Amino acid sequence: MIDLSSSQLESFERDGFLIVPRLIDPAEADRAAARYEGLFRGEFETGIEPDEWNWREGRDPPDRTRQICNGWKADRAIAGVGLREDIGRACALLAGWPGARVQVDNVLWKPPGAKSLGFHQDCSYLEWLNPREMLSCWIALDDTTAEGGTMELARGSHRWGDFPMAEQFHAPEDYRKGMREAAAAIGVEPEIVPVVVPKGGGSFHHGWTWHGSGPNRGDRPRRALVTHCISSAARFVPGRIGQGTGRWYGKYMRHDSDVMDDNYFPILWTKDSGRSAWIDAYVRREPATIR
Ligand SMILES: O=C(O)CCC(=O)C(=O)O
Repeated sequence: MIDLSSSQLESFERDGFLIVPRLIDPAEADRAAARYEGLFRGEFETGIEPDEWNWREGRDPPDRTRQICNGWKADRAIAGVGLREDIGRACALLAGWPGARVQVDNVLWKPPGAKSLGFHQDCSYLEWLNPREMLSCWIALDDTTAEGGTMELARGSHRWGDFPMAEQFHAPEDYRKGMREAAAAIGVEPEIVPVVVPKGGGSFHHGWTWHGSGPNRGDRPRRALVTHCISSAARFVPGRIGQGTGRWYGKYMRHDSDVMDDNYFPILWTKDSGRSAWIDAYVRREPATIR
């Protein structure tokens, strides 16, 4: 159970991230990792295709970092980790929200030799959300090393201001370029911290913290599962729905309301016990209750 201390909350406030050596049981990390190969081959346990499926065998170069977004919809072993109540609680506490809902999860697989992911700020993709805030929990499913292409975070960069979306997210030549330019623009020297943890460990990062990852120069895969939370009270911004990742997730907005439906953006935790009632039955593979 993830339970953060007040000194961890303070350190997050200062740095814009928090590294935690153990977030989940390593055996749980193994169970989620065991789903990756099948998922990227298109074997979806629930029969539902995830919202984004950015790497396919035979179609995409083998040296790319593989990414699926909203794997929880396709596979309940992924949902069992990514939709944990304690992840939502920790994200809400760190962000100062009344509760947390999932905007999207990321199933990330960087095999040996795979290229980088460009540094970016998550909130730069979220013009379509109000409040435009995000807090993410990144869980390593393999032991990570600096040379193995683990995620890197720029200390204190949540206070640098808001910059545009990354020029190139997948496999840029110079993966730290955008972050270095942002640091230069405001006159600071970036301090980069790699998330080096055993499997089951990971980090939380603020939505404006610059982060990315280098190539995997190691000999083992680097897999991670990320839950990107937003406030349980977040709403769509109708006039901006096609901006950033609203291009994919704006389709879940009703034409006559800005309310976010927890069927697509599950509520993990709220102060008033407002966790989406269906999540736990879904993860246990129980038949849905039809009202
Ligand atoms: O794992 C990575 O390389 C980057 C992940 C990322 O961009 C994120 O968690 O927001």
